[in-house]
Amino acid sequence: MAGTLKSVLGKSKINLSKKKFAIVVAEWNEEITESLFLGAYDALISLGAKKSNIIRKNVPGSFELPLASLWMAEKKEVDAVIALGCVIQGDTPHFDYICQAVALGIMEINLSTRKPVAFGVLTTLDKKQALARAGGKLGNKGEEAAITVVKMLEI
Ligand code: RBF
Repeated sequence: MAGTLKSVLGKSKINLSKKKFAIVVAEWNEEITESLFLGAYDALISLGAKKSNIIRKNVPGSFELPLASLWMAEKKEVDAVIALGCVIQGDTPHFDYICQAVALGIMEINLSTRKPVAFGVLTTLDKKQALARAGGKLGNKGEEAAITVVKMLEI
C-alpha cells in the first residue's frame, strides 16, 4: 500500500515546492473521479507542492488516460503524472478491455518516459465499491496515487 498521508507527512526527503505535477482526470463516473482528484490534489498540497505547480487536464474516459498522461509526461517541466479514472463493470466485456488497456498504457509511459505516472484508476464491480475507495470507508485512492508519485520521486 502507498501508505496514509499521516504516515508520510513530514518525512519527505525532497523539496516538493519545486516539483511540477500533472493530474489527468477521466470524466466518466465524474462524481467518483472528482473525489479522487480532490484526494490527490489535497495530498500534494499537504506534502508541500505549490498550487501553481499542479496542472489539471480532463479526458472523456479512462481509455484516454494513457495518451493524455503521455503528453503530460513528455513535457520537460513535468516531474510526475497522476492518472485518475473509474471503470465500473457493466453487462459487456468492455470493462476488461478498458481496464487492461489503461493499466498497460500507464505502465508503458512509466518505462518510456522514465517519470512516475501513478495508476489511480478504480476498477470496481459497482458504484458502491467505487465510492468506498474515493473518500469512503476504504480511503481515497487518489490520495494514495499522489503519495505513490512522491515516494517514486524520492527514490
Ligand atoms: N470510461 C470510464 O472511465 N469508465 C467506465 O466505466 C466506462 N465504461 C464504458 C462502457 C462502454 C460500453 C463504453 C463504450 C465506454 C466506456 N467508457 C468508460 C469510456 C471509455 O473510457 C472511452 O472514453 C470511450 O470508449 C471512447 O474512447
